[in-house]
Amino acid sequence: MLRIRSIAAATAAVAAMGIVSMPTPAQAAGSVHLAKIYYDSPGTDSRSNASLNAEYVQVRNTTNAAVNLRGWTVTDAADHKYTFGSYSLGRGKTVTIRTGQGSNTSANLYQQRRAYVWNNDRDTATLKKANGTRVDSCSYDSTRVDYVTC
Ligand SMILES: [Ca+2]
Repeated sequence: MLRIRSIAAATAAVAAMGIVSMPTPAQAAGSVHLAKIYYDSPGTDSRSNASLNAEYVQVRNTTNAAVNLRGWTVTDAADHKYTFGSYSLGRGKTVTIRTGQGSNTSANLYQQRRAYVWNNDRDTATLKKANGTRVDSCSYDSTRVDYVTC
């Protein structure tokens, strides 16, 4: 479960969500971007598959068309890499890329790992196209909350 340890943190989290949820004219054309990293999965880091899958990164498509993400990558600061297989992210859709093992669906993809990827204190996610062009990055540096809204 989400642990927010102070009123200030809760206020900041709510404010951040409010900012992200309100599109501005500059974002009108939309993009494919990192939306959220849930980097400290609930409970102790037992390395159970359920715990691994409660750690995830989300990618969102706010463009007006589906985008084929085949060959796109998400990496952490230590260069652990997830490469999308054949996958189309629908218009307005968000996909959750979970760390552990599972069967891919349209909403959930799995890195099939047996160890955590996203550090619980600080890390950086980088999203790249198949040709290596950097599309987005998202950094965090806090153990006070368990996720970051990018
Ligand atoms: Ca973690």
